[in-house]
Amino acid sequence: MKKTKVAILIGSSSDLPLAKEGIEVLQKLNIPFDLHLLSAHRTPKAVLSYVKNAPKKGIRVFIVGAGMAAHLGGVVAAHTLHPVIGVPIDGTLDGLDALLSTVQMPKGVPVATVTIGKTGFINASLLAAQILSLSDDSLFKKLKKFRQKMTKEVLALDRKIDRTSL
Ligand code: RP5
Repeated sequence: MKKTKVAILIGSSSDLPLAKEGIEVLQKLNIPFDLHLLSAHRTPKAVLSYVKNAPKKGIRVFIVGAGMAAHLGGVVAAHTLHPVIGVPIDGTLDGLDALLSTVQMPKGVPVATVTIGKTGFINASLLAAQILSLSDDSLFKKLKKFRQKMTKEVLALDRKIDRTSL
């Protein structure tokens, strides 16, 4: 059985439908993950305990989604040297509050912040896969195929545009 490599942490159960978008990507790439609902504000001790024990499970990369005063990414990053990818969630203010809370880390403790919401979870999973692929050739090949497929799909859509009706 493959060891878990990616942790997906979300600040609330209300974040789960969005997180599922990223989970699908990890599943397609056959990357084992560990999903947990942990909050920087509501379960601070449980966050610390999870991050401290994560290396024992094999976790290499953290994907952390949170909305509003989105501190979870920063708190996780404060307790690990593994890469932390923050996904801002659109709860209020169109997600701008979470985007700024996640991306504006003070120097010394980075959180690699991706797009707000569902796209963010998809890109976070791809970025986590790219990080893991640095030491996994078969994963690198899968990612290459994924990119090539995407390129083909876009070019096919371009060919389908009916330019006579413009
Ligand atoms: C954050 O606050 C969560 O990540 C969520 O996006 C937001 C709202 O949480 P709920 O009030 O829906 O539990 O901590």
